[in-house]
Amino acid sequence: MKKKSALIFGITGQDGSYLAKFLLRKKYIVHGVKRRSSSINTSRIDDIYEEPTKKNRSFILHHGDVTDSSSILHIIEKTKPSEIYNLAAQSHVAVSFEVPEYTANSDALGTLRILEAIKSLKLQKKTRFYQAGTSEMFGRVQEIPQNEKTPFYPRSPYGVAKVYAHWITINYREAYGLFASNGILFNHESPLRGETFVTKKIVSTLCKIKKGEAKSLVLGNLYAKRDWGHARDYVEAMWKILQHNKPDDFVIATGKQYSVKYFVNKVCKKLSIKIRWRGKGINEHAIDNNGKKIIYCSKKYYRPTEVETLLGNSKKARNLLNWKSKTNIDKLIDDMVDFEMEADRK
Ligand code: NAP
Ligand code: G4F
Repeated sequence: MKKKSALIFGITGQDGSYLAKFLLRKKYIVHGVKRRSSSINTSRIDDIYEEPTKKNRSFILHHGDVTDSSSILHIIEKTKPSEIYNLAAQSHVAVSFEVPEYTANSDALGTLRILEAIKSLKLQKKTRFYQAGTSEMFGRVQEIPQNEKTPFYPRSPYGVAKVYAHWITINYREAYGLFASNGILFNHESPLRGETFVTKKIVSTLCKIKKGEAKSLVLGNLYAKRDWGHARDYVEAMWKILQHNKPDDFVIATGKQYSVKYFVNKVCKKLSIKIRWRGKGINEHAIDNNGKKIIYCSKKYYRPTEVETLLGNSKKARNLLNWKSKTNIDKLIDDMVDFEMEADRK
């Protein structure tokens, strides 16, 4: 039987690497699109890299960019994959306030460019499309918990761009019959999470403090609440969404939420760092056993508009896809902290 093939935009990111490994285990031929960069940025996929000279490769990288229609068109034409996963994005919410136009170009129009390529290459019948949607679209939440029918109220250029991507995916499904589905994924983390997202920043800095390599951790809003899952579980949901008998939209979440402060406390406990909280608002801080201030807040890490609370209801995914999150917050933190401490030993 002919092997299935997948094309992943955003292969070098957290989810791209987990998804590529998941699909390789399922015996797919995996194509990935990476941007050219002046320094090597493939550390998350180095373990599955195959030399271009090798025959019958299962993992093949292509240079491209979702802001560049011609590269998208050529790669899709050349690979004609059974499944396309669009994970490529300027994915940092705070950064999207600094580069709003670029964020719209890559996150909103990037999605349109891929859909348009599938349509113009007449691959509607062959190629299924997954769009990496986000709980950030719910923004200032209109109901708790959020499900597929909850109205969007995005609070950042990133969230707004992703709302466009969500609706253009639905429009191409309805107008041209594409098998195009949206995952609306709540925050998901892992040892491979980007260094500047809050969970990874907390884990890596506290591990450094534990080892005497850093003095303090500086954060923004300690009271934002997130529904945090594990990326490993969430890439399985992406795949299940494309195996469903019809294209549709699904919320993917754990159904549990915790604050940033709770996450800090949990990581400190795991590392046996004893802290006591003092002060209020921007002056809130934590001191260690010696009275030294090791955690404090700075306005620098606050956003012009914040998403205060996110909590997902993924009942639809549970019922139709038989998907549920397998990793609770304790296991997630164990995985992230163990990796950080181990990486250093190696
Ligand atoms: P990530 O680690 O930031 O990875 C983003 C990927 O997109 C990287 O491979 C990046 O390449 C690539 N990329 C960025 N701009 C691009 C462009 N113009 N052309 C081609 N590739 C580009 O993000 P992630 O956490 O894996 O998330 C994957 C997707 O899911 C994103 O679309 C994100 O917005 C969405 N999402 C994430 C979460 C979450 O909690 N992780 C939740 C909901 C939705 P470089 O390595 O070259 O930068
Ligand atoms: O880790 P964060 O930067 O993730 P955020 O903004 O929720 O976005 C992530 O999840 C989305 C899904 O909902 C994705 F679509 C998106 O691509 C990305 O993966 O921040 C989480 C919370 C925020 O409320 C932020 O204000 O933590 C708060 N926070 C407090 N101090 C901080 C910090 N965030 C960061 N990055 N750095 C801080 O020092």
